[in-house]
Amino acid sequence: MEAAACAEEFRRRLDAAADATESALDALLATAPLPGEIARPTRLLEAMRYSSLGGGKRLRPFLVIESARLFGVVGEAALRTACALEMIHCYSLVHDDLPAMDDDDLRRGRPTTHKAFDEATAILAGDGLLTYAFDVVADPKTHPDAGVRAALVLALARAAGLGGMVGGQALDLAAETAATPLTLEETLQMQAMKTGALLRFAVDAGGILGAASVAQARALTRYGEALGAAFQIADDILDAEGDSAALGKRAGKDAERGKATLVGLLGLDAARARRDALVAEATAALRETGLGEGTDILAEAARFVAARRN
Ligand code: GRG
Repeated sequence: MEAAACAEEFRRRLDAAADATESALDALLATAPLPGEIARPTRLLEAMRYSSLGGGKRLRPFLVIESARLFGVVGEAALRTACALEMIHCYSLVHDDLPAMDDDDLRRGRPTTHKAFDEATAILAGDGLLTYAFDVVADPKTHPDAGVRAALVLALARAAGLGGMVGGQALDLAAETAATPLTLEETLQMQAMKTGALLRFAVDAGGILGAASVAQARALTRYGEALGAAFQIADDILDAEGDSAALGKRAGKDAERGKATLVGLLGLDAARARRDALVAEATAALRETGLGEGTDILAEAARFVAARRN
């Protein structure tokens, strides 16, 4: 596809994925299984809705939907998986914003969940989103094949848990108070876990739903890993450039806190060069899927992630 047309089509599909995710999340939260009407945790439900509706780029849902589309999978299976992943992403933001972690007042241009509600409710809202995500994926409504559902649950648990996002967050927090800073290799591993794992899951999920061949699944994983690394470097660059108002944090905050950033380790120019090399790597990996022009939109997504300003 020609470059300008591809960029336009990408925006259209990102917007469509965001709209579809918003409506589906709204419906899922409105119909969350509860034992009855006698004791509804209404404040918790309200906080879960506040934390997950009405904001965000919905990049992860877009990646699930578009990677599933590569294999001709469209509809409920991809959308429900996309919503589950977004619930986990939203939970991580709610917990990351808590005073015990990043202590942020603003997220997606609004007060953070613990500011809008209270800390205990924010913790529970995160917990509620995390557990409901697995409920949604494991539900037969997501896919009729129990093997597919189990593969999704396992991949999502690995991406979100100890060896993924939660473990990466723990390593990042430990680095803030450690006697010696993380090495480049350690920083890359920590970032791959903390932010890369959920992005990688997004495209792995498309392969699972689409019954990708082993070679295609491997290529998608390579794409997801390169995209995740590019996403994180772009975040570090935004922080260093002082362009982070839209991220809801003060410029240079991460570096100042002793957080391991690639800009701190490599310098701005080398970080930018690395980001661009990762976009090329992501694009090359897509070619390896053998799915031809169908992957153009995902290549555009890698460029978007690297160039993002928020
Ligand atoms: C608290 C278990 C736990 C984990 C937190 C991912 C993470 C781990 C914290 C997020 C902190 C943060 C702001 C990291 C920078 C990268 C990032 C994940 C940014 C937010 O993702 P976007 O840009 O956000 O996709 P939107 O709002 O568009 O969904």
